Amino acid sequence: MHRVAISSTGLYIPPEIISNDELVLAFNRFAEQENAAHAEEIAAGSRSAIPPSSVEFIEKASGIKRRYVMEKSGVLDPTRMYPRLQPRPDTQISLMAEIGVAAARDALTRAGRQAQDIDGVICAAANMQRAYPAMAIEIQTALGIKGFGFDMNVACSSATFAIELAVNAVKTGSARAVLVVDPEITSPHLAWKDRDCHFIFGDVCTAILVERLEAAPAGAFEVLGTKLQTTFSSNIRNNAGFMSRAEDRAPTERDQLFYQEGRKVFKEVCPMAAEHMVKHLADHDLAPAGVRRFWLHQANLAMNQLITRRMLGRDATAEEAPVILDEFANTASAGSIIAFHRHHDDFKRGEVGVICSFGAGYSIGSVIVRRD
Ligand code: CO8
Repeated sequence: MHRVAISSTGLYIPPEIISNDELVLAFNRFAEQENAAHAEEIAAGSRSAIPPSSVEFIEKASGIKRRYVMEKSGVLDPTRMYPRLQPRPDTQISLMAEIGVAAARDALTRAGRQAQDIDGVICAAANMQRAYPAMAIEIQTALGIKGFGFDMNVACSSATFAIELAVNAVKTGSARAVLVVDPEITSPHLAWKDRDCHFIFGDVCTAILVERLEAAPAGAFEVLGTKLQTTFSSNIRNNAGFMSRAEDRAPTERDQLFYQEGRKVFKEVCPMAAEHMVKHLADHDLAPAGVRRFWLHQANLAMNQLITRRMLGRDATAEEAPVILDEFANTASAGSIIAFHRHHDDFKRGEVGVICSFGAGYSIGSVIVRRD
């Protein structure tokens, strides 16, 4: 068995930013237009008026201040309220693969690696833009990597679950190195017309290079262990799928997009995530107090504060549990990886950290790492 390390990570940031002010302005225009168009039904009590959104609510309830998106004009057009993405011919690289290649190249460059050093690519994300061929194979081929590629989806835990698969492949010797790529293009499947969730998500792509510790560059993070957990819940859900056409469903119908019971998720997932990490650390004779940093899933600031408080018995500092969701919003499985990417340079040799995701499924995945 080989010892395994995360050698580097990569980040692709989309070209456009939507601030909370812009988002709320567009939503409130949309709500005014809809309410004016249905004024009679609203007055007769047969229809509810759409209430306005507010920047204050968004920042207080979530901690999110802005988000990156691939295309913002469609989202901010009150007559449309979703991005305008151009269809591409089959001869052109797909959008998910394009941003996957960009993040993967960033990770490869940071580790000083070439395509010939890698044996596999896992494309792990909360939504795939097509059923097949796999985006992972497209990314693999665009990078010139021999070996294998496959797609997988565990919603917000896609990246950590993929890291476990990559770690196992490298540990057992079935691959020398595996790239995990997380192109999270959340904007096409977010219900921008629903004020309960229109502020939650942003687009991004991360990549993680997993390889043998002995081959990894100085300062790599040895993976001490990974731990995965799932339990079924419909509290975060999206029913769009290959049967939608046969069910005569329109892609804009509410349940064909992201929907959730946010409050229930908050209450149920926080204790699960805290307990999961405490148990995982105990499996390695470690305790939360001995962890230098928790790179947590970035869904909600209060959620992360509660989870770390449960584990540490006190409030965590921003240094112990860094926040990136103010800038990126919730980027599904990429959030904890962005936190790691942005906040690991100051680690000293031997210091331990935990990457942890939690979300739809429910799913929780943790990765304990130690700086080599
Ligand atoms: N502006 C003003 N008021 C609002 C708004 C708004 N935008 N939205 C809601 N309100 C109102 C509500 O209507 C409610 O009013 P009332 O009290 O009169 O009924 C009041 O504000 C309070 O609403 P909530 O109870 O919903 O507010 P919360 O404090 O619970 O905050 C959150 C809502 C921020 C959604 C919070 O519950 C939360 O973050 N929960 C955790 C959710 C979570 O972590 N989900 C994980 C999702 S990510 C994932 O798993 C991956 C999915 C795959 C990616 C999909 C990509 C699209």
